[in-house]
Amino acid sequence: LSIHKDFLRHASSQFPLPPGVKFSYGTAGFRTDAALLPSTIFRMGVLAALRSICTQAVTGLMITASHNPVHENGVKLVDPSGGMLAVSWESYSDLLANAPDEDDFIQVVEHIVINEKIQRKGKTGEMVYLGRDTRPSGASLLEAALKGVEAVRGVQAQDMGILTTPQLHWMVRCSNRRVPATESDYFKTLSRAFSILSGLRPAGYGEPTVFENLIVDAANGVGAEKLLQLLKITPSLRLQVRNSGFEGEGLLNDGVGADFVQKEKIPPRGFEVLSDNLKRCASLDGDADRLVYFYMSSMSQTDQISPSLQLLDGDKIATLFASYIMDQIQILRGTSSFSAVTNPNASIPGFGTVKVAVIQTAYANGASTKYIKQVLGLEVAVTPTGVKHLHKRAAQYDVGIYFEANGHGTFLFSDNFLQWLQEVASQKEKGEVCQAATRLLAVSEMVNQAVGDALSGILMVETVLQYRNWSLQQWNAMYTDLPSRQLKVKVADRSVIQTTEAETKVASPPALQAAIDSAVEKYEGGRAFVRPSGTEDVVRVYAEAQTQKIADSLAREVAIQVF
Ligand code: 16G
Ligand code: ZN
Repeated sequence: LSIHKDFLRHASSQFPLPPGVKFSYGTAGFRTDAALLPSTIFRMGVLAALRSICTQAVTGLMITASHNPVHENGVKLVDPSGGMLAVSWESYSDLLANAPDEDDFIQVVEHIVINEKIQRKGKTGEMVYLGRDTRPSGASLLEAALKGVEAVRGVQAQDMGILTTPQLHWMVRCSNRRVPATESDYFKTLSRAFSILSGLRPAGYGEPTVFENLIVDAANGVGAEKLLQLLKITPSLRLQVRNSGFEGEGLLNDGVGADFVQKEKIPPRGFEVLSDNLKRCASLDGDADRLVYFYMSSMSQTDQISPSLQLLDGDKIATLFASYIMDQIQILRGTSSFSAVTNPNASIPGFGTVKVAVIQTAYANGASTKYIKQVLGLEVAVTPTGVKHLHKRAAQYDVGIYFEANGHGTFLFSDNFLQWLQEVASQKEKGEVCQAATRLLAVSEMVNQAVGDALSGILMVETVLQYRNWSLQQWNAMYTDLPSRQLKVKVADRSVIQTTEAETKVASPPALQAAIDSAVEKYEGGRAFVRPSGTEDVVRVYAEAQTQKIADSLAREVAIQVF
C-alpha cells in the first residue's frame, strides 16, 4: 500500500500529541480526560482505516468512556466480526497513540503497512463506521476520527450518529455478513424476536402473569433514548425509563448506572426507596453494554452495606440464560420435563452432542459457578477479565454463554447448530421440538452476538421471566450469592504484579501468592485473588467467604500484602 505521506502528515499536524501523557489501549480501548484525546482519536481513525483495508471489510470506531465520568471520553475499535479489535493490533494502537511527532507517526503507519502486508485489493468494503455516545465532547472527537479515516485516502468514513456501543458492534457485524444493518434494522430484529418468544410460552408454567413495569435506570446516558425507540415498536414490553439524561435529569454516570449499583449495592439516584415500589428494576451503564437487575427487599440482611438492595448481577443473568437454554435443549432431546441435573454430554437425536458452556472470570461469585456446574450440569470455563477473552472462548461452543459479574455479557451460537435448528424449525410437524428450535433461533436473533448489549439483555431476561412466570425474587432464589468484598490498592507500579491461571493466581512476585494462600487457608470456603486493573492505575483485590465479615477481613489481609 502506498501511503500519501504528505497528506497524512498534514492531516495529523492538526491533532498534535498533548505533552506529558502516556496512552495505553488497556483492557477495552483508550480512556481519559476528553481534552487529551483529539490526537489519539484521529490516529485511531487512521488505524481503523488500515484495519479495514487489511481485512477488506467494514470496521468500526466507537467514541465512549462507558461508565466513566462525563468529562472523560475514550475510543475503541470494532473488528469486522463485530467483536473487539484483534489483540495482535492493540500494540499498534499504543505505538500510534504515543508517537511524539508527525514523522514518528508516519513511521509507525509504514511499519504497520509492512508488518501486516497491507495491500489494496479492490474497492469494496473499505469503510469505517463511526459512533459516539451522548458525551458533550463526542461531536468534536468524532470529527477527529473522521479526519483520521479520510487521511488514509480511499477509505470512507460513515458517521452513524449517537449510538450505544453494542449497536455499533452489531451494525459492523451485520454489514459484513451482508444482512440488513441499519439502526432501524437493529430495533426491528430485536423487537420481532421478542414478539416471537412472547408468543411461545410453554404449557406447564401456568397462565402468564402480567408483570409490573420494569423501571430502568439508564445512567443518564444513550441507553434511554434507544430504549424508548425500542419500546415504541414493542408495545408488549412493559417498562419505563428513568435517569434518561434528558434536560434536567442529572449527569451521566453520576450516582446512577449499572457500575454504580453493582459496586455500591445501593439504589441509583432517582429511585426513592421510601416512596417507590421498587420490585422490578434494572440499570444500564453509560453506553448500554452492561446490565444488572435489582429490587428492594424488606428482608433484613444485616450483612450488607444497604440492608435491602437485592442485586441480580451478570452471574445471575448468565445462570438464568443458561437454565433457559438447557430447557430448550432438553426438549430437543425429547425429555421435555426439565430434570434438576441435566447431562451435558447426552446428544440430541439428529445433531449429536451440543457443546454448551458458561464462560466466567475470577470475579464470578462462587455460588454461581457451583450452581451452573452442579445443578445445570454445564461446563464452566474461566478466562481473564475483559470481553475479548470471554468472547473468544465462548465462540468455541455450540452455545457459549459469557458474562462478567459486572453485567457485561451475551451468548454465541455456532453456525452449525443454527443451521440444524433451522431445519428442525421448518419441519411440517409443529410439535414441542419444533417450538424449542424456533425459540432458540429467535434468541439467536434477539441477543447481540457481537458483544454484550443491555437492550437485548433486557429483552432476554424479560423473555425468560415470562416463560417461567417468575418474579425477580424467584429468579434470585436460584442460588444465594456468597458474600464478597472488592478493594483497590494504589501502588507505585502495578505492572510488577503478574497473574496466571486466568488471573486466579499471582505468578510474580511469588511471595505474594504464598501470602494470599496462607490468608485464604484460614477460612473454610474462602477465595481471594489480586490483579492489576486494565483501566485504572490500581491493583484490585477480590475476596469471597461464608460471611461478609470474613470476606471483609480476608480482603483486607490480602490488600495489606499488596502494599
Ligand atoms: C473494561 C472491560 C470489562 C472489564 C473491565 C475491567 C470491555 C468491553 N470492557 O470495562 O469487560 O470488566 O474493563 O476493568 O472489555 P479493570 O481491568 O479496571 O478491572
Ligand atoms: Zn460500558
